[in-house]
Amino acid sequence: MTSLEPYSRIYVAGHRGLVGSAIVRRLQREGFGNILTATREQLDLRDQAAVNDWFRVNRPEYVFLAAGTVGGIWANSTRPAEFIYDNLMIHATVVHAAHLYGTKRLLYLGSSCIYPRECPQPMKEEYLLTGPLEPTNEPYAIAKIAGIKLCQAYRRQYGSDFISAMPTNLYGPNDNFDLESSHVLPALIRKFHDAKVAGQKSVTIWGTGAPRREFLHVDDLAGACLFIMRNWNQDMHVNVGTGEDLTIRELAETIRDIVYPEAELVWDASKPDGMPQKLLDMTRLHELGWRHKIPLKEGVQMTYEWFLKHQKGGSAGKGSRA
Ligand code: GFB
Repeated sequence: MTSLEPYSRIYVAGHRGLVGSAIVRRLQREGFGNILTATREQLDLRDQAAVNDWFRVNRPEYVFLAAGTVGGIWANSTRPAEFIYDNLMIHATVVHAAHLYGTKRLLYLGSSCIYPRECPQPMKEEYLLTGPLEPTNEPYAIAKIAGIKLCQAYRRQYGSDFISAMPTNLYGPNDNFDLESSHVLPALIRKFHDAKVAGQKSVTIWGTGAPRREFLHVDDLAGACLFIMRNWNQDMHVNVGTGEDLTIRELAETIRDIVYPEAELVWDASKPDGMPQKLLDMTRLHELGWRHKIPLKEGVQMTYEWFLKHQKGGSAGKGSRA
């Protein structure tokens, strides 16, 4: 539908993060030769004047908006101001500049935490704003919902071709493995690995193990982003997941079996569980013809191999702004 040409000017905002770096890899693999990026040092995406200048000079025709402050349940609970401020600002500046400087199409990436805490499962796109949000990530979720509403408002008022996709919990290369700020999957890879190296028998896992989560490998998400950029032109956002979930206990056992099969699991119920379940309804994207390819076990194995290769150089460490 939308013709991304081999030399289209394509801006990937957040290209150093988990999602942005996967989109860049995918674009390169498909032969796109004019991929635009800017580091955080070169361009502060919270600064409207700077973002306008950058768009005026670079005139991206297509934008993948994957930049933002992201993190797991603990980072969300303890740094709510950064999560709401950075994300609100980044979404607003980039969407506005894309409107001012003639971007043909912008794909905004949100998160499955936009849906209500007690949402019926699996969560359909139309369940947005039908109930209260999960308190551990409400500020982040509000910013992510604002991003959807920005795209819809610019579409309605100016006819801008701005679309939104809501990925489920993601993992893969370039993930954040820092125990304070990471999501559960990279955190557990690090915890089991460190315990194995230290010869420590038990590994402590947060919460009760009962919450259910859905995990998508970021290379599958990158494929979905190109598919959506080419095939989706609705006002409504679209879910991106696998349509399958498991408990945190089952996830921990899966990672243990790959990284350190002798380890014992210990549960720390003083840490929050967060949303009881977060499973996306995938009917819309499946009907259009997209499906994920990487099974969870294979994805965890690949991510552990990536972690082993990169941990010494430090790139598997801190840093939560993509
Ligand atoms: O991945 P996670 O931090 O985020 O946690 P959410 C998922 C579940 O894993 C929670 C448990 O029930 C955690 O208590 N968990 C167990 C752990 N051990 C660990 C651990 O060592 N580290 C972490 N991080 N969790 C985030 C939101 O929610 O997901 C964001 O805060 C965003 O807004 C993101 O939407 C995708 O899935 O609960």
